[in-house]
Amino acid sequence: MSDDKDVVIKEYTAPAGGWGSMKGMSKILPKEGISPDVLDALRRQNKPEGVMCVSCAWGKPAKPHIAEFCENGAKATAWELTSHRVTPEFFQKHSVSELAEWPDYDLEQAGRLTHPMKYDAATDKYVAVGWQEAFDAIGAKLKTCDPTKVVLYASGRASLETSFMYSLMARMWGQQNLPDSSNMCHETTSVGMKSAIGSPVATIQLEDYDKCDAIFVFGQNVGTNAPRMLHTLQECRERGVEIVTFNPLRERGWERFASPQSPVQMTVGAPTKISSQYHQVCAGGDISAMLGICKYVIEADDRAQTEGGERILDHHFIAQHTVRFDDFATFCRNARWEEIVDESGLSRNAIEGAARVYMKAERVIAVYGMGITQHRYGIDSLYMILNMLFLRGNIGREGAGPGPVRGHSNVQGQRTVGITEKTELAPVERLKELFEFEPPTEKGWDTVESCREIIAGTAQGFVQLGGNFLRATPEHAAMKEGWAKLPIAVHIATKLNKSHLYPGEESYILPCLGRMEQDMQTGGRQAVSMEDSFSHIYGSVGKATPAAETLLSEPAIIAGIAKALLPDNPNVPWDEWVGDYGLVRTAIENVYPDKFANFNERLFVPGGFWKGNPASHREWQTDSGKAEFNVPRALNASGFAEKEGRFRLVTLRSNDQFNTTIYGYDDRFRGIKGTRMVVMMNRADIAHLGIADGDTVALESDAEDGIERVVEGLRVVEYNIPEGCLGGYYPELNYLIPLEHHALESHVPAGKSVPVRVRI
Ligand SMILES: Nc1nc2c(c(=O)[nH]1)N[C@H]1C(S)=C(S)[C@@H](COP(=O)(O)OP(=O)(O)OC[C@H]3O[C@@H](n4cnc5c(=O)[nH]c(N)nc54)[C@H](O)[C@@H]3O)O[C@H]1N2
Ligand SMILES: Nc1nc2c(c(=O)[nH]1)N[C@H]1C(S)=C(S)[C@@H](COP(=O)(O)OP(=O)(O)OC[C@H]3O[C@@H](n4cnc5c(=O)[nH]c(N)nc54)[C@H](O)[C@@H]3O)O[C@H]1N2
Ligand SMILES: [Mo]
Repeated sequence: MSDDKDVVIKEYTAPAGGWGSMKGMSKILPKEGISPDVLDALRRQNKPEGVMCVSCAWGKPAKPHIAEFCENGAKATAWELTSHRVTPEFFQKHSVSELAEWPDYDLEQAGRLTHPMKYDAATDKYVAVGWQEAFDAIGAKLKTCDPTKVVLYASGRASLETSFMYSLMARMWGQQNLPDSSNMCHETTSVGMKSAIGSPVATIQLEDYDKCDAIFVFGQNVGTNAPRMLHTLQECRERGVEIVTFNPLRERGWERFASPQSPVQMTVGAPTKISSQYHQVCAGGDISAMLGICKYVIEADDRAQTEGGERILDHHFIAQHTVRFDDFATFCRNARWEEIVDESGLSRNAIEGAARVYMKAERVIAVYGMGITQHRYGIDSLYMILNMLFLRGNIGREGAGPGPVRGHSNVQGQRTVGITEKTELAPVERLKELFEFEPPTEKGWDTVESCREIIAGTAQGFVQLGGNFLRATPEHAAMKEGWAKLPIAVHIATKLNKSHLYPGEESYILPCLGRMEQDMQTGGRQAVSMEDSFSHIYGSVGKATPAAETLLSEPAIIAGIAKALLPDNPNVPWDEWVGDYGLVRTAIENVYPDKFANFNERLFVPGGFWKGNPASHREWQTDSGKAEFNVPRALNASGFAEKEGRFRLVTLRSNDQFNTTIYGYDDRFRGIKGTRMVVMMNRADIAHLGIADGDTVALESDAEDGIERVVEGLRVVEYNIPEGCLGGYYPELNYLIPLEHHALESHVPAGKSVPVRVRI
């Protein structure tokens, strides 16, 4: 399918969920050649002893709905269980240079990879290779590299068992260049929450939603990226919970929802209105929006103190549990409303309306996503969320706390079992003791650092456990050049993607089983496990027939590489582990006894077992031993000044994609169909530029770093987005993001506020 066929841009008025989601599913399923396996996988999805969806990281309730899946989960399942195959014959027909020109959609639509393949430079084709031959060659080549110059990337889908084996292999090899997709995603959460509250993850659990009375939402697109959460939100609304949303775009999921599980709502009933207030903050404007809320709340409390009214702040919590409150309160009192209004893009009235909801509520949950984390001052936005919660003690008690919605289905879990470039997060002493080797202590590379080395030509190799690193990262033009110079690239993957198609000296594609598929090993059918956004851990059993008999499981592939690369270590019996993943879980339990006690026994506990979280009972593992207020360093998170002609570009996911996987060209909720090459623009900006809706323009980088970055052929779509902000799709626009434009401490590429100009 080509990109701009049948382009239709027309406002979509229906709710999230509803008949639209049914239609969305009915379009995708036949395209993949639906088999009974897909229906069986959906029936068992997200249920105890079932199979855990590969799409999002939302919690899996102990008492699931009859159908505990959503439109996008169904698409992800059908995508994995497609009947299309990419065989060695496919690669014989298409050269690598030819495939590199295919759109992302066509590459993945071609189907599941079936055989291990090796790049043959003479013919510019991938050719089939035996598994053992591939492992031996990869091991031999990697041994010639400096381990500290090879990247071992992980995308957040791989299971706890796989991720543990992968990180162990890296450390046994003497390196920890272990970036994962989290480095482009919620790393801001991991770094910021760790520093401010001592826990790097949500302090709430799914049940807390049953107890809250207000939810504040920043920069997350629920209808597309975590649709099962809509059921929880609907129940909250029915209980009268206030939902206050901050987002530059009016995302349909936060507006209204009709539950496909409810026959009444699907036919005669009105959809549920989700947000009680909706504030179209400008990109990066959350810091100031929350500053306004905090100012209002603190000054109301000041008045109550002088006038003798009921106090509004939780002074007991602040005194007993926090540090630096006075600095923060002074900063808020001194803040000027003109600046707050200017930097947030919201009126004072609107912010005060949000503040009144906050003041009235007894239990507040703050939800957020990429609209917070992917900014230059993303950590400051996150700190503001925490500051706001601290004011009324909205953390560490029932129904209250921060609830970041994670991305990939096991991205949080990968960090739990050792996928990290940071020594202080690795269980160095336990590894040394249990497996008798010297783990590295030199910090490894994160995603931005890996990209720097790839662009500079100093990286010596890249192994990718899932994902599509080349397409997901910023600075796409320079990355493509650097990528093609890698001495060795190894891709463990289910489908073909662009990362596979700019081969360096040696390149291998190692096709693996998907999570939905039956994984038979010598010890019988295997289960794997993952951790959701609430730190609950679940087992998952695939039952579908594997896409090909030639596939290996991810643990088997890692063991194959590890055995070819590393000297024998009797404490790490790779083959036994592959035969029975229960032994890997025992090893995980031994390394992390506090989080994974009785791991195998608890694998199928309904609702998952909870790994615990100190901040959830007000134990603060921070430098100060307290929860820490932080004064923001900037009033807008974008990190660059306003300037004539400069826009803030927000890169977005459509409703028809999973990250770099494009399911189709229909972004239903936004009414954009048939193309992804668009730029969403405010009517006033269109007029100011002297162009018209439907015109074609280019975007160019306005980073003033001397590097030219351009994307041409973008159709202007008049859109309800704040003036000065533009919207467009990731990954197509990743050409425009400078590598050094990232969140300061966490190094998450700042894809939600990219400085660009419109070229007419
Ligand atoms: N179907 C599907 N599900 C997915 C994914 C997918 O691609 N498809 N991806 C998975 C992954 S890895 C992740 S990380 C999550 C991503 O899920 P989200 O966190 O929802 O990420 P985005 O789609 O990038 O959308 C971010 C939202 O933030 C808003 N936004 C942008 N800038 C700002 C800002 O400055 N302030 C505020 N308040 N809002 C802003 C945007 O308008 C958008 O609604 O979803 C996961 N689930
Ligand atoms: N501009 C911009 N850039 C962004 C973002 C953004 O919002 N804006 N979002 C960022 C975020 S939040 C993330 S998480 C990253 C995503 O970055 P990645 O996680 O690297 O990318 P994905 O698109 O999720 O990876 C898709 C590929 O994973 C492989 N795959 C799928 N299932 C399996 C499996 O079971 N096993 C294995 N081994 N492979 C599998 C398939 O081959 C598929 O092609 O992108 C980041 N990049
Ligand atoms: Mo993500």
